Amino acid sequence: MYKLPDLEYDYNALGKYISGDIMHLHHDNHHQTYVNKLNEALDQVPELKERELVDLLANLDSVPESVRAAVRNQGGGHYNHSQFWKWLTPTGNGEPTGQLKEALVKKYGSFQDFVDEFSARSLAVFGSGWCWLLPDLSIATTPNQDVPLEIGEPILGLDVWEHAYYLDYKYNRGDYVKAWWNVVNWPEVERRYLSSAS
Ligand code: MN3
Repeated sequence: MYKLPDLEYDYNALGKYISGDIMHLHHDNHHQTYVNKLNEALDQVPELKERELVDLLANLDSVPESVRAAVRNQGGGHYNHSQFWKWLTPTGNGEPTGQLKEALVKKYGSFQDFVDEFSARSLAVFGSGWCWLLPDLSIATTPNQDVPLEIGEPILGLDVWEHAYYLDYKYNRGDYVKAWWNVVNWPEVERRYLSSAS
């Protein structure tokens, strides 16, 4: 039985960049719905409850067809949002440090070049989806709640569904993406980067 994880900060803590209204709606309603519907699907095939969610998502072919779409969409929604809250922090300092920063600069030329590339890819997602930073520091995008797990779990992800920004930014996804950089939890991204390399 999956449960909605608590936020590790106050709903209003990111307010300057992402409002408390959005955080309540996104966490308490959207994410809770993914959790509820995932649990309903798994009740139909209880043996799937013994496997890790990330294993199901990485091996959707092994999930019975009767619940495959639900696991993909609702399970993906639960997995993605559970990470997304941890990738946000009210105490973001705007830039990574240490080995992650060095590696990003090596791959993209500068941290700003990485930011520009990731932002452009986020803006180019048509409709609902996500933009990801993968363990090899490549950038990927997916539609809906799909998760790119081919080379390991993403180390950073940005939700570009309209529900993530419309209350604050209307149709201006670019303003949302620009604001989001201010609340990225770089220590958490670096922790994931280092543990994916080991
Ligand atoms: Mn969302």
